[in-house]
Amino acid sequence: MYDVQVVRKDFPILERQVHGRPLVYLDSAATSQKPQAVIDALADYYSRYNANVHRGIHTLAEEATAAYEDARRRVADFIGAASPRSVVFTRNTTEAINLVAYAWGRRTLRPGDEVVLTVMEHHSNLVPWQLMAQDTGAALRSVDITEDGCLDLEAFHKLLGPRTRLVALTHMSNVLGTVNPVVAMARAAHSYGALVLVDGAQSVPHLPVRVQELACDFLAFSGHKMLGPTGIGALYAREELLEAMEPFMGGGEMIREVQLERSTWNEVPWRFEAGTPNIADAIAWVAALDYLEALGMAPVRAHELEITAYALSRLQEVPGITIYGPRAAEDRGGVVAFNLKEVHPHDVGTALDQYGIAVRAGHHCAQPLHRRLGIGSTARASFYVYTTAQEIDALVAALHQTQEFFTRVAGRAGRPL
Ligand code: 7TS
Repeated sequence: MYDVQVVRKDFPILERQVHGRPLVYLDSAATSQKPQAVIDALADYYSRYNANVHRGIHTLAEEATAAYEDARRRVADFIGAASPRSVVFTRNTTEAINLVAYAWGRRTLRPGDEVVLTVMEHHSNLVPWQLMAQDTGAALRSVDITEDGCLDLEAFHKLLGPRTRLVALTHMSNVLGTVNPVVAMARAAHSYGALVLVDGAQSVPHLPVRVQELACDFLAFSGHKMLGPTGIGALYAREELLEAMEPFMGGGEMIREVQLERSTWNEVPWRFEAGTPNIADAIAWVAALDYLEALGMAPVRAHELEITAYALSRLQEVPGITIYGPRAAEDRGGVVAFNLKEVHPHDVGTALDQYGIAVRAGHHCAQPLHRRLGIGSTARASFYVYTTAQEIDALVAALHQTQEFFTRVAGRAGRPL
């Protein structure tokens, strides 16, 4: 039985007050909070065995190296990768996608080749491909959405062709919450010989994700959105793809032998980890994986579905609210973006903060999507393992008061805000 109150006790930050009220943290899509076990793992590393990895022969260096490489194994296991050699540590999802764009795209793409993206991508899965298209002459194609905020699959199939080299798409939208049918899309892309990159920033933390079942070639994700520390993420790639790729960055650790004028490369995945890596955060990420595995990813998903369904139904009670994305909770993850009539989302965010409620407001690094929806920005509530129905009630009550307040002010001023 999933007991959210027991889970909450593991997160010291949830005891905080903000503006004299208990913190209601509804911004986990931006970054999640951390359980005590992750905070302890960081302190333990720095207190007991801090040392550089792969190069020392002393005890501390051996312990740090073993823990760092164990973290790689654990990340591989978490996503069902066959081998830890398929996992490159990066700073975050953004760096993982850039790694593919530079180490694979720059070498592979030719003028006239096509990269298929979607209109709901985060900027980190758009801008690297724009840079790559400028450098290589490849063309970008974009899949539109339907009225209910799902990908237009008919349009997707029409975009695929013999020139398609890559389909790069998010598993779950950080604005609409839409969970995309990546398995079927990957199958279609592969039938044209294209590779598939899945942006798992919002899915790996919230859904059971197994790379073998997804049939993706690349999967990018971040530790900080899944209870782990900031500054650590991963790129999963099929090992033979990594073998065929040239380095992204040059420096220490990624080489086998260096001459003054040329070098040879280390084995994968170390070929892609130039310089001293983020040892502490990789090791502490394991404590987050342990935590999620102890809860079970299926129960985590079930809890979020319940919270999301409750939020979707309760938010509809707020007068003048527009909710974006699929109507059914099953089609989405724990993210609800919305707007109040005639109240700017930034004002919504500032007003909610006065009630101790943390949401994000803005374009959420998805400007093309907001443009497609005909709006500049949204307010967004996002949920995770520690979110309760009472917190949704607090959000709805505060939104009622915010709407009322702004309507009164607008009424007194005799004009819409
Ligand atoms: N892809 C998606 C779908 C995301 O939601 C994010 C971060 C990223 C990529 C980039 O992740 P990073 O760890 O490299 O920064 N999304 C958000 C968000 O929705 N609010 O703040 C960050």
